[in-house]
Amino acid sequence: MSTNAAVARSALSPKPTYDVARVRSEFPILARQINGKPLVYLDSAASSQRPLTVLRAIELYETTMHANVHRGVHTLSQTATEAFENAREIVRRFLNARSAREIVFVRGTTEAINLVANSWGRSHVGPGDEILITYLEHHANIVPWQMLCAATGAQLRAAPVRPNGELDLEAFRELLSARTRLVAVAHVSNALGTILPVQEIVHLAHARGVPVLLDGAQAVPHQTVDVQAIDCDFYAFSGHKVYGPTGIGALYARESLLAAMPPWQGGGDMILSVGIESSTYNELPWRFEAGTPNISGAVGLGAALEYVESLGRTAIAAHEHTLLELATERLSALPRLKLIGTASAKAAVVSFVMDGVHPHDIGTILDSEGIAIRTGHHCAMPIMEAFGLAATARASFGCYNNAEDVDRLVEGLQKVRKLFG
Ligand code: 7TS
Repeated sequence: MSTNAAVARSALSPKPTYDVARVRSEFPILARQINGKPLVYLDSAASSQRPLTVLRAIELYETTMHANVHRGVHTLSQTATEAFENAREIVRRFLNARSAREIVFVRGTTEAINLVANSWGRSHVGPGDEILITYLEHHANIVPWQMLCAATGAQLRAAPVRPNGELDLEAFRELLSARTRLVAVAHVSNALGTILPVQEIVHLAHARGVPVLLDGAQAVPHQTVDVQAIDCDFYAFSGHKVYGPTGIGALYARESLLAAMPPWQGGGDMILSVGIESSTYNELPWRFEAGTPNISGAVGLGAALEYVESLGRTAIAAHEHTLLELATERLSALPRLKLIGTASAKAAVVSFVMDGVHPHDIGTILDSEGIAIRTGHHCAMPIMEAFGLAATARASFGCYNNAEDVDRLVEGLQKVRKLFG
């Protein structure tokens, strides 16, 4: 076909739609039967499944490239180092960071936040200072700050959340004070699905000279994240929630802050030279990566981010939004079911409770139907308590879910209702 004919044809044909059937075929685990029923996987917020391309990238690395990084002159060590550093460059591009020096590989979001609390926190926070979080944080963005406060005499403050799950921005603004040293908030809530107004939060904090850490664990898999556009100072995420392996994640840190931060773990790779009395530390970002890193994990993460880029983050977000709207409508129509978290800006999470049924029973009955959801406090106990709940049931969507998954969820919940009356 001539170029002109191709252009004419593409102008005439309808907009390409998201091919969820093809996406599903790329995730081998989705072909499994669970309890004799085809798997409906609705727990991607806890851990997403991995496409073949990620599994193959790891296999290729392990079978043809593996050696330790940054230390050998031999070919394999150089190949492994290249693969590892190439993955860092992919993360940089994915977050639109200015430089790969701003990307530190960690085990995941939890370790990224602990790194900031231990390194930046201990050198910038003292008695009487305050760290400002919100009530909807995952424990990973609460406990490290409590530990920092206990060690330094600082205080942890938390901005409340409105009954629909949105942040009370007025209260947040009032809690931001001359004592605030850091704002640390989720980009997207794992328990409620709320997308926080991070740009506005950064704007308010920066107006007072306060840096902002964003917990991006639930944002990175579902929407475009541009750390320069958001202008945040730290951004943390986990590989296993974005179709990559467990045990790997990344911390973005603005170079001017990272350059002034002390190392938090000592050991090999983070030094330039070591004497018995003292050592000199390595350059960014290796100064923050003591010991042999998770090399194949980084390679897998790089492949996962490239996979997401290949589907298109806008296309994934649009597809998941359609599922979210469908699930919200269908679940709202079920008798004695209440959605928890109805913010106007939401990512692909539907949390709910059913009158007279414990969430764990919902989860167990759905599992017998082959449907995987998460039940419990979702490691976000303060927000559960604020809603007067011990637990919810949570269905979360990924790039591979489809309308049939929502149908199966609704059928499963109808069965739950029948069993419990
Ligand atoms: N922050 C948020 C917002 C999260 O959702 C999670 C994990 C974490 C931090 C911690 O990530 P990790 O990879 O370091 O463990 N959230 C969940 C969840 O919702 N269900 O299981 C894990």
